[in-house]
Amino acid sequence: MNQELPPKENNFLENYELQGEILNILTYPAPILKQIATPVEVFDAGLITLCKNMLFTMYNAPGIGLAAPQVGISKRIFVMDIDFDREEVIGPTGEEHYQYSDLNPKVFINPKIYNQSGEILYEEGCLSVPGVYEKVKRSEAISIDYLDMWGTPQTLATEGLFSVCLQHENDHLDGIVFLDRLSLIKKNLLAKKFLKKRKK
Ligand code: QAP
Ligand code: CO
Repeated sequence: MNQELPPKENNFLENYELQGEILNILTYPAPILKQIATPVEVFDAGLITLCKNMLFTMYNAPGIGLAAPQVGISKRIFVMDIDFDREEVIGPTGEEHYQYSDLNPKVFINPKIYNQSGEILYEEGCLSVPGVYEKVKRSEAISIDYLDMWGTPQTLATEGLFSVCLQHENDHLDGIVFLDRLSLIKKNLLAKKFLKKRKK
């Protein structure tokens, strides 16, 4: 446990330098998206690199949440940022790139959701089902216990989009995609449409 941890102060999460590797995002119906992911037990430099690359992949997509199974890793980890902005800018030599602002990256490891209350209908999408959006019914407010990248226990009480996104990402750790939360009729219709479009 906790071997070889890079120093906290050289933390990419705080100095906003967006660097990393873009991981391949698997799309529905990849078998790993149906698996129950296993808890993280070792907090090491490799875990930090994975979290950083997941955040980089999420920002690049762009997305507001990404779970490890979506990049082919069946571990109980997801990353989220519902606050950031992205703007396309032209550099001095005419090349286009993105400029990010208001980054608020969060890493959730071995999360446990509790104190669910209320009901909210929110239109969701998923990086593993690109182009498909549908309203899903979730709890309006939840609490969550989790470990951060360094293995430190954290607790949050959330509502609204933050709460919806946490529930969506937590579902990925249990092999559930948002289509599974719809009526069978809607799910089949959207899945069929997605698979047909993807073949082209
Ligand atoms: C989950 O999803 C979420 O179809 C995160 O073409 C989404 O970041 C929770 C995305 C909404 C609550 C509300 C989807 C990007 C991003 C697409 C995402 C697409 C490109 C989805
Ligand atoms: Co998703």
